[in-house]
Amino acid sequence: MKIINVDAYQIFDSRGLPTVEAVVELDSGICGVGLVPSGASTGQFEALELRDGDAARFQGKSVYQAIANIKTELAPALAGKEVSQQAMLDQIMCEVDGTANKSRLGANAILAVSLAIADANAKAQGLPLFKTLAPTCSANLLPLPEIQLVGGGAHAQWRTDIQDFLIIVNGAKSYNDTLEVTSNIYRTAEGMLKQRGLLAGAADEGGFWPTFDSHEAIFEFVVEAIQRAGYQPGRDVSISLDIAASDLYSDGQYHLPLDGKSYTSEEFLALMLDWCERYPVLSIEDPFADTDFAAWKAFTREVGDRIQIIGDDLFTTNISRIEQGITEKLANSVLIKLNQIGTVSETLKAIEVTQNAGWLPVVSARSGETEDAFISHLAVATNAGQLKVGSFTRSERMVKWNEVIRIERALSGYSEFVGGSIFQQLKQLEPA
Ligand code: 2PG
Ligand code: MG
Repeated sequence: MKIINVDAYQIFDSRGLPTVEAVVELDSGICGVGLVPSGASTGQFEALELRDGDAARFQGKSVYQAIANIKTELAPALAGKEVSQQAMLDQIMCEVDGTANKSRLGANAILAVSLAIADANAKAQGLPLFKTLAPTCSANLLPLPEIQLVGGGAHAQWRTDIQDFLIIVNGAKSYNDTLEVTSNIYRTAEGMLKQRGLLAGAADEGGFWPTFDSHEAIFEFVVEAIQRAGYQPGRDVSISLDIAASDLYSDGQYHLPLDGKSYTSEEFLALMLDWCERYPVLSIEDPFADTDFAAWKAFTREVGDRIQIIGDDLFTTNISRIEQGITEKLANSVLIKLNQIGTVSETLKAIEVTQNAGWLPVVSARSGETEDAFISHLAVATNAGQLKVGSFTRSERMVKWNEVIRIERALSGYSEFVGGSIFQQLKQLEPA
């Protein structure tokens, strides 16, 4: 089936900020849509999100130029092309843009169309997205969720410096179990905060917006919530952190104003090791700045056989940065965000490179999300094994968790869930 038209318009994300939606229309009349997410704690190596910067319109955040670029440059380049050729169509769009980081047309313009092509192709084939996106026919692994309990950093007006305190239900036997346990812990945590007079709204991704006076107090709180909900920390449920450390790093030091402390790279490394030692931390994302390779390397050498070390700002879903990370043994896992790189096929390739190294991909939402559930399909299509979507509340988050339930039904008995045993893979990595 051939593309006959590509259109685009401005919609709004979960924070009420403008974003791009594109529609790809086929000669059969079938239409696919693509909705683009947006980050707040963005990495410096991400593909460029094009915003108009006109202070008079949405305080500079409108995306009318990206939309115009779709209509005037991408639409004519794609007209008449076969929709099933995702890689080739993505390549054409990259060539029309002509820059390394999609800065001329905007990664938000290109990704909207790329997602809409994938959607139109699935609809044209009459199959769910996770099947048509899948590089192999055995796409059936349901992801283990990473779910946020406390949100901070750029997502919560810097009430805490660490961006995310999340939980991983590593003891769960099924995908549904993970959601039940998460729901119990989330509600228990809410009750505890209410009782202590600390409940103060939800962060961008739906986690509690805390009024704690130290990071250690949050660790204690999360451990207590797990226990009070009836689970054993470490065995049943573990802690996952997104330090988002690039945001904490300036003048060669890491700053934690909440704790009233600044750290050299060596001291921050010691702090991260100490937290991993004293609390049941199973996964940690961006523990160091995206330029502080020495700390990443030393940390991976110390704990890389037992803790998942995820590069988000470090890799920005960029294939050559991931390859460099694998060669230099900087981490053992990659956060996968479509809009960091800007096309579906480059994202699939980034996942493949990660998996071929024996590393773990974690498919992730952004802090600014939409009502779209593409990433749930992407996680299953690639057997990624993990999905990170923010918290367990608000529809732009829940739509992703719920979509996995629907995918499980669509797989009618053929789905797999390996839960926390996915981390066994890390033991097999060659020591640094
Ligand atoms: C992150 C993401 C999602 P943002 O840092 O991992 O939690 O945040 O989308 O703001 O970059
Ligand atoms: Mg992150």
